[in-house]
Amino acid sequence: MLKKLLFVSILFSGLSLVLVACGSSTASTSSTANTANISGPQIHMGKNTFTQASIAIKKGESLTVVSDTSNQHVIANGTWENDTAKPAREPGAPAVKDIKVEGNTITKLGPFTTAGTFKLYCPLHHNMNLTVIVQ
Ligand SMILES: [Cu+2]
Repeated sequence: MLKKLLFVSILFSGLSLVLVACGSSTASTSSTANTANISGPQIHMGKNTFTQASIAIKKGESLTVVSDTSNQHVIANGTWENDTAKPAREPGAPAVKDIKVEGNTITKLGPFTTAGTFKLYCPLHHNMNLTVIVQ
């Protein structure tokens, strides 16, 4: 009985560790691309592009990224410039550290708490760039 209790408490402490780790991240991912309940600005990903090159959002908002195909993507601070991947994080940009985006999922980035122009890119796909303009 005591052993069982101990096991359960260890299990729960492990679980809460996982939850804390998720909470500190700047992105959250859900497993199905059901866009019905999304509030706020959203951008879509196709096979190897963002479906628009830039999006304007308000200061304090998060950006929802919807993956519309089964392709995997990665989102990070940086840009493709002249066919070269250039990781870079502007001052004030939320840290977007190689966030894996599986196919047909919804990922939230941010919040973007500083006004400015921030570049995000997908290192997996040539010239897959997104400019986020925070106003
Ligand atoms: Cu990509």
